[in-house]
Amino acid sequence: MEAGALSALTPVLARVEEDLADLGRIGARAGGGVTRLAWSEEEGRAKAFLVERLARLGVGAESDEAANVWAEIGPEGAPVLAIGSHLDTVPDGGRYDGALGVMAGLETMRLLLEAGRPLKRRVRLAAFTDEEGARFGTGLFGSTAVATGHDIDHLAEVRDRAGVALAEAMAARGRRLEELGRARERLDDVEAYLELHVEQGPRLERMGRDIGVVTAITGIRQVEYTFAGETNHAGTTALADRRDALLPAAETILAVRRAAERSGGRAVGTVGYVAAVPGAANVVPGEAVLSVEVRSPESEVMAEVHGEIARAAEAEARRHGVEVVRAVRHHVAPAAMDPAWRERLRRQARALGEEPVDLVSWAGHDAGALAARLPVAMLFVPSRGGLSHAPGEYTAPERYRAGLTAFARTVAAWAWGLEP
Ligand code: HGY
Ligand code: MN
Ligand code: MN
Repeated sequence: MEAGALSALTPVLARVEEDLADLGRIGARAGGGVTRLAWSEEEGRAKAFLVERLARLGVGAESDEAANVWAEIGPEGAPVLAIGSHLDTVPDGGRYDGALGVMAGLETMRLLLEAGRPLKRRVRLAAFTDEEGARFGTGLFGSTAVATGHDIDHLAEVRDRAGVALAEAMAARGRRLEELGRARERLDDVEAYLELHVEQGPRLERMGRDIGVVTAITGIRQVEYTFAGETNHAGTTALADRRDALLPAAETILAVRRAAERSGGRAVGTVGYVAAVPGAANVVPGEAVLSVEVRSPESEVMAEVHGEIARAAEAEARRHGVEVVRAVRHHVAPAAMDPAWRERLRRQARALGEEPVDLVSWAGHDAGALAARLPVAMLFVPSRGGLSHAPGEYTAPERYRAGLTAFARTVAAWAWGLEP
């Protein structure tokens, strides 16, 4: 009966596709992408959509102090396995990043309820707030709130580029910064966390494989550089008299790429935004701001690369008579995935006749925040062309079928008590 019960658990892709299509209309943009930024009306509507889908199953949902949405099934007081992902997106992002993970959790709950087999343990679905950090630079916001908590004083200073304070944006959705600390109770009875996510890269597709099991999630450290020179007239200021803030900034952008290349594939580095202030064609920029993000699954490599970049920036600033200050905007340590749960996912994948691939995740995920407090594991499904954070992000149902099935059966085996 045990093996039969599991092998009968088969996702209904048509309804997952319908869920994804309906969800994808929330925040839809003309070019096919979606924008659901943190604390926006669109993120709120996406959460309401999830609550409505859960209500169709007769499953109630709650929202915590970080506006994470929670729903659970199974016996009161039993150990809990959390599953989920996020519903926010980057601006004009894709319809699968985060969304597929939450819809996979919803489908898993539906399958467990439809199977009718008594649950020995509880399954708790989470949709975390602001995984992307695209608006306030507060990535993994909701998952960090429940895993380790936030530095409230730091968050009280945070504003988006339009100058809207995070606290204001939260208040508009009925949440208060000072109450965030209580969200940590949500994990008190949770044994582990599993997340299904699109790979957001080309490796699975290039290998012709449908299931990746993540070994580690990269660390991410984002530092904002501000170069301060002297604003002046673009015509009447001789080159020798300039303290052009954009010149050391430009040299630093190239230094980011060089330092990452020198890591030999153990790190990546990105300058995601650059600003020249005041930003007029006939004015020598007196200020330049740029983001420097370094990622590596190895903490010491991430620190080394950032150190190399900082030294280059300081040398170039001196050369141009410009000051430079750095501010850490976001830091997530690398996270190792739990070996036992990785093996459970691999076992269900192999039971399907799939050969799962071990992969490092170069994208950050809510699982990375939760790893500070729980055993966590992730399952990847392929991304078409490796594309993500873009309107063309896509995974065909045939390509996520195996991963979703292995994910659901891993959850079911634990919830039914078929595994210790
Ligand atoms: O930035 C990331 O890696 C994730 O998609 N938030
Ligand atoms: Mn994501
Ligand atoms: Mn993302």
